[in-house]
Amino acid sequence: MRIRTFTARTMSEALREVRAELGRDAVILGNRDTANGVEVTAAIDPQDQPETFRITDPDLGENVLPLGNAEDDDLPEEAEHLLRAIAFHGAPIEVNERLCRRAAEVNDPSVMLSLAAGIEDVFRFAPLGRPSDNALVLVGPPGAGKTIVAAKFAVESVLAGRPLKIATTDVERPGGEMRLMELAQILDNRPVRLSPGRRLEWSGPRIIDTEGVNPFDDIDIQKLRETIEINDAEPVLVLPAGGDPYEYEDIAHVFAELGVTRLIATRLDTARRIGGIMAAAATGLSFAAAGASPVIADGLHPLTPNSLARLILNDPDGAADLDEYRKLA
Ligand SMILES: Nc1nc2c(ncn2[C@@H]2O[C@H](COP(=O)(O)OP(=O)(O)O)[C@@H](O)[C@H]2O)c(=O)[nH]1
Ligand SMILES: [Mg+2]
Repeated sequence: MRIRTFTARTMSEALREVRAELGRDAVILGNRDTANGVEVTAAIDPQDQPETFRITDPDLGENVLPLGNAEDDDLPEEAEHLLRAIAFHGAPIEVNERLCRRAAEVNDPSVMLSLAAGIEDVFRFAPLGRPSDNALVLVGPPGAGKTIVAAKFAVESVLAGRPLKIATTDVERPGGEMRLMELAQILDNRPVRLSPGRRLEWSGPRIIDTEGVNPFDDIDIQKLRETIEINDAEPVLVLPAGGDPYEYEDIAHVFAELGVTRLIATRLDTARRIGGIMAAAATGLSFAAAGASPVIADGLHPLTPNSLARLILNDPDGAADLDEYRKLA
């Protein structure tokens, strides 16, 4: 498998170059806009010499990494499977390249394990764990799944024997706190309605659900900053799978400035592509947990390098096996 990056003024010029250099069988792994046009990364399996795996690095130029050897016909095929699966999710090229590079170095006969090693290299993992005395504030765009995550975590906290105090600052929008109020009836745990920027007076485990904000609106972000600071809380970003990778990279940077270091990925049951959340996490945020159902009782799932590898390797050409996710963690 050879990977090459082509730069050109327009996408069609870049694709013509890909065809001319690598032929019609080239697989497009990804593309991105550059200051002068567009950059396309493409791969081809050279029929005559499939034993090496070429990968480009913006700093190092082209490198050749060993992947298997000429006697073992299976490995290049597996490499192709890996590359196609990674490319399918549409994460930024740099992320895909880093995943491939480490996976190729590890070169385990199991593609899943090679990819899990790549994932360990690129992503961080910091599970939510049991509720502690630290306050968590769930932040993110509207509709990200914050309220469902708060409810799921609240249910888990009861099961773990350390019930959380729940508060919500989503008090102005009609229906914003509805799911939490439903939960109150089930758990006998009435959420506190908290105006944005106010302190939740509670010293035990607590979680604050917030109103959805526009990440690019300074006033929204400032209000959120006040809620986080006055509550001495850890802000945790909630993002649904399926979003645009470059948009999510920008969003991750905005929230990192608010002190976010952890990310909860939601809607893994309804998205086939997770390049958006991969892009957000690759900016340096740690995966804390995953949501894969709108049903509160289904709870949150831990995310590990292995479960993320399985999600990425889900059949890139067909529909994702949605039930599979539940078996992963
Ligand atoms: N399928 C699915 N739906 C989800 C998941 N998490 C949240 N939702 C749904 O997404 C919508 C928005 O969720 P909500 O928690 O209200 O988002 P918020 O605006 O960030 O608080 C609701 O209809 C939820 O039921 C998930 O993991 N899977
Ligand atoms: Mg909400």
